[in-house]
Amino acid sequence: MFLRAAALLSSLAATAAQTPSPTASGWSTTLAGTPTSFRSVFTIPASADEGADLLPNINDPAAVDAQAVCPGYKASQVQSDERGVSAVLTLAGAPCSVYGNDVEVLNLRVEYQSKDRLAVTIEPAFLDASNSSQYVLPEELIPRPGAEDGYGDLDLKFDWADEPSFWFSVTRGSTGDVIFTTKGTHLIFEDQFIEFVNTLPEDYNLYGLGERIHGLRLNNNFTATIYAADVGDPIDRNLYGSHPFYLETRYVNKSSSSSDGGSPFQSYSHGVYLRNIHGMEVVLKPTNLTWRSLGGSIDMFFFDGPTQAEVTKQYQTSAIGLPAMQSYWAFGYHQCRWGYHNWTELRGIVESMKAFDIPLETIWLDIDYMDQYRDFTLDPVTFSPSAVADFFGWLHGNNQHFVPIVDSAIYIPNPTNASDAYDTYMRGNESGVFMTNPDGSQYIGAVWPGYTVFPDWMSTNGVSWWVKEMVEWHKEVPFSGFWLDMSEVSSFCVGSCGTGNVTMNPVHPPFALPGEVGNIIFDFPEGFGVTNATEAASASAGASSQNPPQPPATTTSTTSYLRSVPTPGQRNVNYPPYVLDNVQGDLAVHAVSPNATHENGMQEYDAHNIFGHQIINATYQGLLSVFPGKRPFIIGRSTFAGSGKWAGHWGGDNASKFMYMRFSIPQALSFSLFGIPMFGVDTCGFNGNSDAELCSRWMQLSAFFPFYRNHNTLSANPQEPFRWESVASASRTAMHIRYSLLPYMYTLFHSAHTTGSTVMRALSWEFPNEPQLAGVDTQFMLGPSILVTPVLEPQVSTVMGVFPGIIDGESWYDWYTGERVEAAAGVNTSIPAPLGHIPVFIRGGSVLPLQEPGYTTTDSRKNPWGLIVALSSSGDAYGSLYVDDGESLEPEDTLEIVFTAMKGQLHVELQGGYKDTNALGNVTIMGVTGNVGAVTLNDLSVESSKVDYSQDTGVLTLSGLNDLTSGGAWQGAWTLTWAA
Ligand code: MIG
Repeated sequence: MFLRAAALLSSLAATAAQTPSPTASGWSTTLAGTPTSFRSVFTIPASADEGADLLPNINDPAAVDAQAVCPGYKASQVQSDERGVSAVLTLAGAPCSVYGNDVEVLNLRVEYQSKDRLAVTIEPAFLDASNSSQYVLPEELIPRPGAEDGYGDLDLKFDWADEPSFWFSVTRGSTGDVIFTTKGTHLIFEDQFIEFVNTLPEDYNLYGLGERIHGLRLNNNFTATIYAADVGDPIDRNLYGSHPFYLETRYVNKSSSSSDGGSPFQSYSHGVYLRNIHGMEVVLKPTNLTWRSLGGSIDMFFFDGPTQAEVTKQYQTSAIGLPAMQSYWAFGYHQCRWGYHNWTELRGIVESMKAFDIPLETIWLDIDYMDQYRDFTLDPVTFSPSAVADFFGWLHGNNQHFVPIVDSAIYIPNPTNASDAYDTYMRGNESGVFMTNPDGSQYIGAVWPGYTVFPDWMSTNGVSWWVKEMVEWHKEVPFSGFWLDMSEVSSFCVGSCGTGNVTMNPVHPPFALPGEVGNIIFDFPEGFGVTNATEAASASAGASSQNPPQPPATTTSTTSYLRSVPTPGQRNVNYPPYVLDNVQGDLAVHAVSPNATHENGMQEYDAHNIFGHQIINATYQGLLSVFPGKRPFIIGRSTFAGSGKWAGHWGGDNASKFMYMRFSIPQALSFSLFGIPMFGVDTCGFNGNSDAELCSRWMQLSAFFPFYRNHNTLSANPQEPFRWESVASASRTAMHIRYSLLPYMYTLFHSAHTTGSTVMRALSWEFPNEPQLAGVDTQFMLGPSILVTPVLEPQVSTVMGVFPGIIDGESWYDWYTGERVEAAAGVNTSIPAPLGHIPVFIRGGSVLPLQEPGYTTTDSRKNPWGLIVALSSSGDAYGSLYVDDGESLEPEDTLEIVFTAMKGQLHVELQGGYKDTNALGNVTIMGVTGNVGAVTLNDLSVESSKVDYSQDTGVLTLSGLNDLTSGGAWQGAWTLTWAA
């Protein structure tokens, strides 16, 4: 994947220039894009990032099956009462030492925690703080839901028995359905290996267990590895985030009782959260799932649903926290790329967006802005601090925002070069905030700036140091939020490769950057060759094998693999005996090594999956200090269960391919389950070049994702939406819809933030009685009312999609015409979708609050309101609107508006003291049948010139209502009447 030729070239260059040149005129690797070196630098050899040859256990024909050799446990001292069960579990035979050292005695604790939650905890009985092999996750790191009142109503039942060894099951009392059982299997609990097996029904519908690029419904023969990895979006492998949670949905046929003609099915969903931060693997097989963790304990929470919506709410409210409320501006359009070279270019982008009348809310900068890739700096030449006041005065004057990338690793300056001093490092070092090697020396890895150190978020001063750096830097660079990258945490070499080498700093990474010699981007989207034959031909002539990374080749020889065996009384954290199917192989490849050590003695092995979560937390606190009382805006790459309460997540490093655009939907829906609704991917694609067709489709699709940002890799062809006329126009169309719907989206977020409801939704969640929707992830819902059916492949002008719920009487309206869709229940329908058009439908029974789009969200918020009333087949519709100042963490005043339409009338009720003085502009009512009478708003009649009704289409449009509501649409309750 990395190009050795470039590494070789650059180390040759380093050798040639015996004395590094102090000037900027030294050797530069750059063909296009950011200069990557400032003088002749040493390039870390590619071999520095090569790990040991490991064979993942799941691919190892010689792997020992723990179930076959381990004895399991026997329960004793069992006590049970109405609140739960406790017992001592004792190893039922000789230790098997299969992938670690068996823990002889365990404590079992089962709690009926609340009316919807059951907890099963199994942990070592004799916890000894000095024995890291007996690790129980502290609640300060990851909160643990506790018992509450109401547990007497819990519909989940715990059972256990000792045959052949201890097993347990969880049953849904009302249906008798066993939702989880380890019956017939052994529990294995060793210091570096925990295993339990859950039997599942055939063709189970299981979702979650992220992060990964995969369809929404997980394959039933597939291994879900959870180990935070910096890697460019390989399919089906572990990725940046860690979310050990799944939702399972089971459909039952209730046909005998269904004489109403509706769906004969009904579904029950439950959720399972394993509160464990270790590297782990969930091995999915056709009728079971095996959970394997490299450490920690079993701390499981079962959420009884029984709908998906309830599972998600239960998971968020009790276990991981409700998602952060976002500022209004966060829902505007974001433009980014790696390779904006200077303030002038950046300003040009902002101006071009405006010139092409494509809304832009926030402009972003990637690592290009930094001085030699060091956090909290500006390049003195290209992003000169002297231009800051001017640039930001102008940008903020347009009501636009700026978000910079911030990396996780901190440059360690060259001690032999006084001019290389780096204050952020110095202050951190003085405060002892960086991770160490086991011997107490500093752990030194490598990232963009060269050799780097890594903040220890658990250290006494780690968070306060970071907060202070943020506060100080904001005085120089007035950012509006932070974009956190490389937080898996990534390091470009195995182990403390910088130890003894810091005098060479700065050094070049052990691979060529995009655009550097040997790493030119020739890749284009699928279908490019058809529409762009000439470019495609020349590109393929020059193409070399590039991204995305390939899975490691499976080798037949087994002799060369490193295999480690358990050592009594000791763990091998760098090479645990159980080999995860980690995308990078060796756990230390492209990551900080597991033996890096924290101030509190904890090893990275035990905390790897939460580095990204912790930097998000530190950054959240930093933003609260920078903007007291305001909602922090953070987009993180590596998240853990619960990161949503502080940040959004972007699906980093996809490729400019239709395939990746398609995967963005299941990825977003999975993040809905993970409690991170603020989600979006690199629109138009990151790796590789985009093209007009893909970018047009993608700009339209992402317009319906909460986080809407176009982002591109270094040296790939530019892909801002104004680069192609067709993309500009498609973007304007989709953005017009998005910005019209901002009040709806904001209201959805408010309800996510207060109740744990989701924003992007799978069809199967909104229509739980239709088993055929269980795997649908090519269409999605935005909230309860908007159905999006995007085109996900090249060279087509129609798209197949279903209209869910019709069997149960649902009706759908076309967003563009307002006409009712004629579709049959359960039928995959061909929908016209020429380039530039994204099919969007409104669910009957909905009232959608709208606001006339402005160029920015600030402008939009000053515009007249609008409403769409899409009537159900029985002529009613409901909706709500939440309004506040758009930025306060705890707004003083809010406004909550409830819309109820029935029998030819729309009633509006209000609550709250927030003052909004915008008038009501238009109301569109869809699904009107028969005649329309005199239209009145309260006692005022709406002149007929403002009323437009067509009995054919059933669309009644009332426009220019502004005069009737000039004091503001939401000054008091009102009723609109159109009934004949
Ligand atoms: O490994 O900062 O996912 O969005 O442009 C590359 C450069 C480092 C990875 C991020 C990507 C960003 C890039 N970064």
